[in-house]
Amino acid sequence: MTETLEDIAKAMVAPGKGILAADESTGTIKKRFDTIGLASTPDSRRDYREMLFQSKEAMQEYISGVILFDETIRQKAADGTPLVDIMKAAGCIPGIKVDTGAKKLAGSPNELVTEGLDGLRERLAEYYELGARFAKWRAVITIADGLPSWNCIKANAHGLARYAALCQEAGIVPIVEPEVLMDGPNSNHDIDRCFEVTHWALRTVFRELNDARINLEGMVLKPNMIIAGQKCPNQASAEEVAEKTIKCLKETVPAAVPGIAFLSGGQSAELATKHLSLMNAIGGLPWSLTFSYGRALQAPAIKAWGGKPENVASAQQAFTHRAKMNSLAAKGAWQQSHEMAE
Ligand code: 5MM
Repeated sequence: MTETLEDIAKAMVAPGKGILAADESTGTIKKRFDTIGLASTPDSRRDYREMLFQSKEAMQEYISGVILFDETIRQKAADGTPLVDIMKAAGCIPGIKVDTGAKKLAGSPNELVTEGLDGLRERLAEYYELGARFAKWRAVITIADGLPSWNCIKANAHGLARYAALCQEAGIVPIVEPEVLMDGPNSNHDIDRCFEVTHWALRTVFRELNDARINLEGMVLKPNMIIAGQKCPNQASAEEVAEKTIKCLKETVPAAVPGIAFLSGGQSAELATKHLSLMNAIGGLPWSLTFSYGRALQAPAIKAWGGKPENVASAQQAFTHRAKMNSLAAKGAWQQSHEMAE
């Protein structure tokens, strides 16, 4: 029987589970590998991702789905098993990044608009055949003096809605990711400016989703948390981040959306966990709140791995630890002491 969009979306945000964002494009994964002095080749990228997907405890207990890059969804493990089959055997849903990147927005210097709509219907049909049951499209919104512009907010929200409609037509759940950057080029804005811009972006995104007749029960939202820019001298407390994020989401995200899976955006791995746990501890929320972290799930694992086969077990342990900490956070049950006990 074909799963419905609603069933897939619910499974993506099941209690205590979250999403692994492993969809770094070739340029981004190269930057990650540069930090450990490893050349980025199809084989090294495969070895790294295979190591993550073969982490049984993490994949079976804490991860609901994985966002893949086009290359990875087609790759086979060293023993010839398709990577998609490895994650499916662990009970994880394969997902796929379908945008083709954030490009310069014409007429609006220093702003970006995400591309990838051309040929998307055909690409989605192929990804469905390859096993993908959800997709991701990331829009990037930059805060600076006088920015973002309405043009940037509107163009990105419209793109997200057109992408989401094509996904649902193909039987694929769209992850809708409007990211207000915390680590942009001039990221000295305070938490209240982040609130204001995120609120504006989310209001606009849901208006566009409504116009595009999106089934809200068959999507997942992937937003940033409400947090000061990385270069802001006045960083808010974790409690303030949690409270303001919940306030912003309650004012903008309809209750019909089954789940919200945050991006980490440049936060340290532990702080991303703490923020998520504090939000869930507030309770009484209409949607499930979980993680869809890239860096905050992978950074300790990349470091432990260092590109060396003899470090695979310790890298898997580092990945499993972060996945477990975030699973606790998705239930509002993470405590600082859990970091040491593990
Ligand atoms: C894993 O990084 C994803 C892909 O980035 P590029 O297209 O720039 O290579 C990224 O979209 C990611 O899914 C989200 O931004 C969340 O990742 P973080 O690291 O912010 O949690």
